[in-house]
Amino acid sequence: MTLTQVSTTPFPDQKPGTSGLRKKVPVFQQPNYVENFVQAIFDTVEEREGATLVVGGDGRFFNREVIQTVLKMAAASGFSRILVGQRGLLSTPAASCLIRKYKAIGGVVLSASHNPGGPDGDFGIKFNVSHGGPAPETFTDAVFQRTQSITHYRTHRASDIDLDVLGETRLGNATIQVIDSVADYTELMETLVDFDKIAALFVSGFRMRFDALSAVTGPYAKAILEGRLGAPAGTVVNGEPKPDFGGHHPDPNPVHAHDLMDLMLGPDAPDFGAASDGDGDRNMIVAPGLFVTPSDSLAILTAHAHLAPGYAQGLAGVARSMPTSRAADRVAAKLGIRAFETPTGWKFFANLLDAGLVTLCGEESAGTGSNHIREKDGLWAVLLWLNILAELKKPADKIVREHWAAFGRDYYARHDYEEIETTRADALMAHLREILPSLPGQVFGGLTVEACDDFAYTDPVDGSVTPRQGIRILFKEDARAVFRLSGTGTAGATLRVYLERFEPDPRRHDLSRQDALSAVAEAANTLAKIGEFTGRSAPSVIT
Ligand code: VG1
Ligand code: CO
Repeated sequence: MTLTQVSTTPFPDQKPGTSGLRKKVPVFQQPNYVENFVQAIFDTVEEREGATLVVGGDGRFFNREVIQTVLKMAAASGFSRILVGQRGLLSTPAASCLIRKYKAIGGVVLSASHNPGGPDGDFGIKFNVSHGGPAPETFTDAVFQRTQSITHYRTHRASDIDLDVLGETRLGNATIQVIDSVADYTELMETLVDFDKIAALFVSGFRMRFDALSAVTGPYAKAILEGRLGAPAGTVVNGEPKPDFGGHHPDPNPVHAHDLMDLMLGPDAPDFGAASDGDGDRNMIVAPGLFVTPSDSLAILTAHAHLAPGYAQGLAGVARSMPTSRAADRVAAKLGIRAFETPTGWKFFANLLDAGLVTLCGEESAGTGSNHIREKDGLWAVLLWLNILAELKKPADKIVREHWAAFGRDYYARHDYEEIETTRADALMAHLREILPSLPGQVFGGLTVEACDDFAYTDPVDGSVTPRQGIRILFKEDARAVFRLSGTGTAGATLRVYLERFEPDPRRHDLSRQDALSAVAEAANTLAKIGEFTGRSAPSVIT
């Protein structure tokens, strides 16, 4: 086995974002590009000598090639045991589970999450640290610094590892172990939800559809829902991971999971519908005739989680990202547990989970999770819903309506303006920051601004402050508009506008989202001059 050193070009790029480095596939295919970034990660992992590393990806185009590169480089960089998912597959939550279970120093996860794949699609590399969650900014900043000065990388010149067969291979001083991608994750799920109760639900004739959107969750959902819980074959659709996700956006929302939406809103809807994203950390929940917003789903899970064995002791608290609706806060207040509001991105939840301050957390972008790992977990959320449905023995849409009746309804929508010019997006945010002090008391779209700020987060555990996380505008009419720029796009800038309005009166819980939110939408458009700055008359996607 020879150890090879090869010169690399300096890394010609900007800092990796909140979810690692995401770029178009041809960018990653440039000579030494992957090697540079991976070596920079390994150089930043100080205690890698003799440590365990987890490696896997969501199966998108270029996954297998990069897995081979990572394995050979990891073996040459001092790791002694490298666990890789069979066929190179690991969902993000499964990787988090493995890192924690096998006390790995971290994991390399290859994914661009919900972004499309294929030769012209997106690719991504992220690193999760020893608690199983995304690397903190101090780590990713150090990786970026390293990419700027790196001149060599270490690798083994060896033939490719067979990823299809379970087993061990020696490479230099390291053991590479191809493991079952699903087994450890399934075992963890079994400790959290009542498999027998859910199996009995399926025996009773309950029917669901799980749309894996041709992404990584297919094998997990098939093994657990159909294999272990006895759901009929065919419950999981699009269950085979494809390099281009069948040409679709593996993004579980009403726009991209439209087949599932059509089924659930149509006359032949089964009892429950769910979908997951490219890397399996997001979930979409649809009741018969009713899309459940991720914000509502978090609130409903918070209200009923104690029905599942893993949460029978009750919850320590709940955390939501700032743009997520305040529905979960209302449940927390009623339960007498703590509620936290964090910046967007899962890494902010990790400190709260580690400190035992919260048990559940979630984001409006379809991420829900708990203290079982340090990532959001799509299939886990679906299983927790199933456990609750099995206990309450009520239709899913009834559970949602009863929740609104008890707590009020938070109407919610997100408007995305994708691929706008970065200078235009920056100008809009600068405009908002400039007018902020003058907004209170002003009226837009018939709504009066009560308070507004540029959200800054002080971590309750370590006291660190993260400023400029988005503009929050609160209206006297119990409505809210939030503006922020995406940190995960790969082309231009994406402006996200989050709209919500609270409605306590059950007689007004059947409005269309559009009607309920039209005044907030108008207020947001007017005060931020969205049309003027973006040059767009309508959002690209509404979810
Ligand atoms: C988006 C979502 C955010 C999520 C992030 C990563 O970020 O809004 O809630 O945490 O994606 O999710 P942004 O910066 O584009 O708004 V995933 O499923 O890509 O790991
Ligand atoms: Co994802």
